[in-house]
Amino acid sequence: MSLRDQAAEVLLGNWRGHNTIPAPGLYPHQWSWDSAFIAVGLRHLSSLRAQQELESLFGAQWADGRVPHIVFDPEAPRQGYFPGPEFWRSEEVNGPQHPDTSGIVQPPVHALAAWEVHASDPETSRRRSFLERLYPKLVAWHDYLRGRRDLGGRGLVSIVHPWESGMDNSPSWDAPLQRVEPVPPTEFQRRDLDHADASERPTDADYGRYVRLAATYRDHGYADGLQVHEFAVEDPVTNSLLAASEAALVRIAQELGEPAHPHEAEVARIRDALPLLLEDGLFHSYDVHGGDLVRGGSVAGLVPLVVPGLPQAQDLIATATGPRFRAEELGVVPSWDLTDPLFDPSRYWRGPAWFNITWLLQRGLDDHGAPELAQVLRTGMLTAANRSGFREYIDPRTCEGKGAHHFSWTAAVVLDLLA
Ligand code: 9WN
Repeated sequence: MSLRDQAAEVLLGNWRGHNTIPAPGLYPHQWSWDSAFIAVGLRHLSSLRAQQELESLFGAQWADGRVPHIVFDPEAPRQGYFPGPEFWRSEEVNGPQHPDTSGIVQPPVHALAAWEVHASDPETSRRRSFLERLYPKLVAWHDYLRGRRDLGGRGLVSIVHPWESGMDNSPSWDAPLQRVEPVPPTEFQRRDLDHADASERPTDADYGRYVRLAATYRDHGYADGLQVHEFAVEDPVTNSLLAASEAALVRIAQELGEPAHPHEAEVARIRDALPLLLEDGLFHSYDVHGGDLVRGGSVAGLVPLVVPGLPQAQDLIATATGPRFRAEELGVVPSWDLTDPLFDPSRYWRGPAWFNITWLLQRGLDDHGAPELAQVLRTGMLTAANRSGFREYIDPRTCEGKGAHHFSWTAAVVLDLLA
């Protein structure tokens, strides 16, 4: 079977009627940023399903504009994932008619995906008023981030939980998490280890801290403020994807005959604020409580390449191809600095390469005058998928597959690259 057919089989197998699960077993519900990457791949199989993927996610948007990081599938086994609906208790905020969701968010890559989905089949999109219906929801989502999450007062969005970064156990969170008292492992039951090797997942201590932060947020009715959030970090991925998504809103607004100027202004504003996170050719996170950058070598620091017109792009390209990430040589980009003793090729976001991030980077490289390197990454991802299948992540040095099998966004990225 061709690689394309195999990728299609993964995505169609993970389809659940109006959304796609990230992977069978480990992730049996709908995840926010997964759905955006999935929609980008799914549009090559069915533009209708790709639209539904985003529509179902935004169907669970909260009244305050937040897009929850998980939308729970009532048909999936109750005990399939921890923390489940009975932990988050979203119905206490949203009422019983609203779908059960988590209360935290993930990076805002959705407007970018919505534009790509529309552009692949404008006729179906217009007939279904896809953008007309989604546009106000995307605006409300971005307004939530800007309005409620500028916890540092510096014009940048803070994440309030490592899960919000999408890069759950990145070493970037080690220092800010030190303030958080872990819930003892005897007080909750992890489900991820039923499906994945413990050596590739976050540790129990990490999990205990994740549970503490989420429980505190819940117990404050999901109100945002520095007094609630012990963990408040300005993250380069969230902020640069917000800028890239605002750039997509420019196009969406133009398509709809709405004023595009506010979105153009937003792109420029975020681009001007981002250097607060820059040091030595890489963007870093900023720990709001500590009042300092969290210096380290996360691939998150290269993701601002997705921001149109980023003045620091050439510095980032030099860092990406240098000894810390060796992108040109490896063809994929490790999630953590290869020269740092913390680099771990197997453990989740502490070293493995991920397809969604490498896909974002190849787009950014094309936009910033580095098409050859972009092509190296495209070839690298396809070679890796040919070798290891549609795994959740890979060892960046050997391309050995790790984590979940039949992973949807890996298949989606491959479909997009082959289109
Ligand atoms: C917690 C679904 C998600 C991805 C994240 C990835 C992982 C969840 C987990 O899986 O996080 O949200 O249980 O580990 O880190 O990026 O969205 O694929």
